[in-house]
Amino acid sequence: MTTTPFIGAREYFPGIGRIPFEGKDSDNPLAFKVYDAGKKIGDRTMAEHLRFAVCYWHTFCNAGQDPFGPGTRRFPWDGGAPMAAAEARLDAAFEFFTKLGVPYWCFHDVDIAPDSDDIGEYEKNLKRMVGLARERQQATGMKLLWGTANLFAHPRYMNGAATNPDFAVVARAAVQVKAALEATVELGGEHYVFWGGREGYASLHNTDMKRELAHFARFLAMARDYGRSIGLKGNFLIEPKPMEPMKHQYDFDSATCAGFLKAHGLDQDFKLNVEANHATLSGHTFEHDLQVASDHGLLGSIDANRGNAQNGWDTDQFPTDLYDTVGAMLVVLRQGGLEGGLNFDAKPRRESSDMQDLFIAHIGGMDAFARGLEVAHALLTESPWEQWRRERYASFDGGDGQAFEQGRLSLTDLCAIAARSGEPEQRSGRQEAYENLLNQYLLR
Ligand code: XUL
Ligand code: CO
Repeated sequence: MTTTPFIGAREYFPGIGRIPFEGKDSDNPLAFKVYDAGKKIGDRTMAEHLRFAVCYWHTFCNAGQDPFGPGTRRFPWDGGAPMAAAEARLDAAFEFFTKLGVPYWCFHDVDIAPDSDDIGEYEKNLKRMVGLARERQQATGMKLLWGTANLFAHPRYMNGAATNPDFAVVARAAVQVKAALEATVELGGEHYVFWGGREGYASLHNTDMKRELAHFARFLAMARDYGRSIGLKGNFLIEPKPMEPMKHQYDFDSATCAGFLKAHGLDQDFKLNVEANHATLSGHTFEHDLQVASDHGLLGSIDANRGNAQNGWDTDQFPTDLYDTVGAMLVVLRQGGLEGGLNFDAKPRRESSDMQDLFIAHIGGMDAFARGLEVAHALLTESPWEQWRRERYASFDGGDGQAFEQGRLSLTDLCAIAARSGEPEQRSGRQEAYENLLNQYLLR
């Protein structure tokens, strides 16, 4: 990573330089208070633990439009002919990445290149933009965390892509997945994501769910085979989400995705990209869905954002809640880190209309996760937290409990043990003690 920000033919964020680390006493909104890329936490730097990525779609394509009105952010890169605007947007993006000081980015095919119903033109546009992105990656040291194809925006995908009841649409979806896989490999992308955009249903009346799920698995296996054949070494990632845009999405939550991958023999190549706001939409906490994925050995990457407790939709807010980030980092640290990273699949509010709000939002998310990392690391290595958890299960560490875990006892053996031991002693779960410990370390 160079220290001089990338500036293309024109500077898109004038007046903003490389975002410095100033520490917690600084009031400068354009400085990090906690995230200090080179600071060691345990055996790795903050940058190595957190592997932050900026997402292209919200940050450079989404001007804040909602169902009730157009965007509010006036992007200086918008407005020209489609290809010229795409090139300007790419320059703005690399300027942003390097000023912010993140190591990774993520994109969908049609975020970076104009879409077209003409397959040749779509492929030509994407190739050109990938070539330009490659040059900018070389100039800046930026890396691609993952690529993906947008299989949900074009009207042809209104009934789904891989799970569409019309085979012609399934085949058309392959055009984009093949091109996006090639783009990802060309850019040295580490992983490839499938968010199941409209893979689900609006009504069961017209839906053969069993058949659609079989098609989904078949399609993912084909994509895996092609990706591996062209050299993609990392993980294929599916992204749990229970609803929106469909009433029911097939990749409902981590547990559903783990069952699906295992049922179809895909769990060797596929892992999960767990998104905070998707977890809360499915009625879980972020930490819960991370833990489920991790327990299955399937936690590959994270889309870092948050929802809103009062709203039942995907608000994609920047993560600022320290309880959430501590909880997430406890799961990540316990599994020894992430092969993927923390991608900010998040957007500033529509009312946050200044260009500098894009920086401020990312700075807040990076600081929140940096603090989550510090606190989780301290809880795991300096506090009694892990010991308390271990002691809670100590009755399985030896004797009959261990024999039970190892499958050496029958139900009648358990009954004999119970008769011998008498009424079990009451043992407190001590939830409040853990909550107080977490607060104590947050305040340190
Ligand atoms: C949508 C979502 C997507 C994926 C990439 O809810 O999370 O942006 O992350 O397709
Ligand atoms: Co996402």
